[in-house]
Amino acid sequence: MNDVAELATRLDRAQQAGQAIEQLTATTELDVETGYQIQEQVVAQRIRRGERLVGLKMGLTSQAKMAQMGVREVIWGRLTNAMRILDGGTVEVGQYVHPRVEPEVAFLLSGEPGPFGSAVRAVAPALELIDSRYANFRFTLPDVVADNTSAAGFVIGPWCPVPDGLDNLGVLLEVDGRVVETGSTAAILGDPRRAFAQGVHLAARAGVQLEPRWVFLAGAATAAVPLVPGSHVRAVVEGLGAASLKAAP
Ligand code: OOG
Ligand code: MG
Repeated sequence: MNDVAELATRLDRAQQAGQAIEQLTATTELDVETGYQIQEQVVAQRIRRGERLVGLKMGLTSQAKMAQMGVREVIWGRLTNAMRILDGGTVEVGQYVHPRVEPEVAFLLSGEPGPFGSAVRAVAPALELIDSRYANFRFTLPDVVADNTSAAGFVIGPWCPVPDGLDNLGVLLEVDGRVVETGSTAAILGDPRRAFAQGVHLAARAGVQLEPRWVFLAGAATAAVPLVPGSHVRAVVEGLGAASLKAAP
């Protein structure tokens, strides 16, 4: 029997080394609830090394992502300050296992409970850098939950006042100036505000309290694409602007 702490250590080491491991479910029977316990421990290990929680992310909130990953359930993960990449910043691809990027919408939280209007202060275009710690970027639902929903990095573009309609903004993912994926915020559970409501509910159930200034990633509107060394990636959300990063050569 492998315990939660040992499985979390396996994932934490894989993340630190940038080396893939086999799925936990290859050798251990796991349910989703245990996956979340492992995730909590994985992030606790990072916090013991001096990182701090700065927000939450949703995963698999769009058909495009569910189809790409073969997992059909909304999941959530934790963001730490070490995952933050400055807008326009450069990352080393080699520190990750097999990084991918996807366009997202981010919310800035007020820390107040209650409906979207009082809980969310601002919205921004965002890029998420995901990196499964599992070989071939393949996993079951409990595996990806344990692996903190593949969280690895995120870029937040300029914060904007929340517009009236968030449910049908065009979304583009560009690599080196070429559009490689297109979508709409409607792909995110019909409306990213719905992803927020679900995230708040799931986090509360897990005893996680949303803090002022936390970031909330609502989930990708399109499939993710591999991050190639030397490339420049930009996510554009209609009416909000863009968030970008560069991969070092
Ligand atoms: C899981 C994370 C999914 C999203 O935005 O849907 C996610 C994965 O695809 O590895 O972050
Ligand atoms: Mg994502």
